[in-house]
Amino acid sequence: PHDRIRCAPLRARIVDAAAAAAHIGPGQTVAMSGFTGSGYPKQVPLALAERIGQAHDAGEAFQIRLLTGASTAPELDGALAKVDGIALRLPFQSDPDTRQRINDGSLAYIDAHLSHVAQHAWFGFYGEIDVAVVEAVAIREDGGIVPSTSVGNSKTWLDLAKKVIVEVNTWQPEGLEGMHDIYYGTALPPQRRPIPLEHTGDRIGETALRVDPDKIVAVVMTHGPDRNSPFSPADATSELIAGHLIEFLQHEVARGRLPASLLPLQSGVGNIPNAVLAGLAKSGFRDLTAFTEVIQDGMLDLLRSGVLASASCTGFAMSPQANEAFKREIDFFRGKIILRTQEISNHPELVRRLGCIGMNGMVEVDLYGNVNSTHIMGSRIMNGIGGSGDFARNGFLSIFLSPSTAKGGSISSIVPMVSHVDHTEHDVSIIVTEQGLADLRGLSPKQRAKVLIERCAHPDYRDALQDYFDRALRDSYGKHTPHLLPEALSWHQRWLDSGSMLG
Ligand code: 0RQ
Repeated sequence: PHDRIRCAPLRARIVDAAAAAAHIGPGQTVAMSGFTGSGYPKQVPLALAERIGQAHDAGEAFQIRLLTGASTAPELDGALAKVDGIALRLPFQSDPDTRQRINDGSLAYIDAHLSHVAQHAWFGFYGEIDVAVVEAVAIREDGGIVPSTSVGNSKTWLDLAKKVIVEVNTWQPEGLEGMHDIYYGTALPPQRRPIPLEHTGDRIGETALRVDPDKIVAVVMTHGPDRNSPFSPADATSELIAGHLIEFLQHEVARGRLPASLLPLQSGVGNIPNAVLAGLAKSGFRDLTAFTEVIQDGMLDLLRSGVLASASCTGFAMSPQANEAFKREIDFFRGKIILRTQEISNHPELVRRLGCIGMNGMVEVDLYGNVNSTHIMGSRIMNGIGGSGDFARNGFLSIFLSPSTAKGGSISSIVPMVSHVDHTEHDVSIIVTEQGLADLRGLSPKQRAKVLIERCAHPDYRDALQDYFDRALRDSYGKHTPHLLPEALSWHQRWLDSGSMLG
């Protein structure tokens, strides 16, 4: 522990996870580190879940209000949800047990834009924060906390929490030290100042998190991996979607609307974004930059090959193989990657200034370009809006990517009216499916409907969409955004009743 805990007085506070978890009580608001399965505490949440389970067995009430950066892992969200230990959760999550509790109505969930969470905590919207639990790579001589593979909201949690528990994870490479950039200039209105960041690679802060050492009530030594899901190779659909998008980007460069090195890329996580990144490399793009939330396998490859010059993020999502290589080459990556707080990685002011190209997945889009990223059939939450809104509303281009159908073709991703809206028609510029790409820029609602049906809809649904649109155009109360209200959500109801939108 001596190399990792360089602040001697804090070594005296090393305890086991159970003793640390004993600082957390029923009804408390607990804020934890973690972003898309990286940098979350590994032991204290498990020990807390065990305590909560025992309390419930003894007939005692015990739940916490849980705040994080974004999604975490089975050892955190999963373990606490399994014992019914979470009364309220925010923001983004992707855990199956948590999702089930949210959708059965027993867990209150607040889905917020990821850039908003820190300031909402500062504004007092979530009440007081009792305990912060954060994962670290090391604690410096001066008590500064070196975060691990994500920064997320940890700065804010350490600033605001009354008590702090630090998990020092020796599985995380010490070489992460120096990769972070923690900005302390975010005063509250009316004292706010411009954020002095003009290029994705600018460093504007410090390499560790400040914390009042007197607030640290426990330090726990851990040694465990991040969630690190295995990587599956791109399928044919993802490659088609990537192909349409890359052709479009090349066209935009040829037309002079984008520079040859594009603009800073933001990309969601998963198969389609990975296929897009691989496609960019194959198409001869060079000197690209990324200003994004999460760095996944594809971006590490691009950094290695020089296609990507630098990348700014707030967390990683790596496969086990990518993580091993990352650890081996960490000195190289430290010169290329900057890990920021999520209020900076996703900041609307910066996304707008840099002109990010936002590329995110979606559940469905309607004829007029409204996008649903979160709800299945209007009521069941999938994950959450994550950072997609931060980039969609403020980026230079707002691109949404999805297969044209879901669940074996029984669902069309292009629908008459979305069953839930995350990104309004005003925040969506490009839609891509394996069928093609719809460029909605500069189009009126009726013009958008035409290109979406022609370019993006699956052939099995094209006639039905055209028929709805034609009749809406004829019979709608208003002809600006034509709709037949009794029918607008009938496709969703048909799927619920019969298992297919086709009927
Ligand atoms: O469900 O696994 O049960 O089969 O949704 O769909 O096609 O695997 O695509 O993993 O990219 O997820 C929008 C959920 C897409 C994601 C969403 C079902 C489908 C499957 C997953 P099954 P795919 P993806 C950066 C930005 C919001 C957050 C965001 C997301 C499952 O992209 O969470 O953008 N986005 N963050 O069957 C019914 C439809 C459906 C559908 C898909 N129309 N109807 N089910 N599915 N479309 C990251 C962060 O912010 C941290």
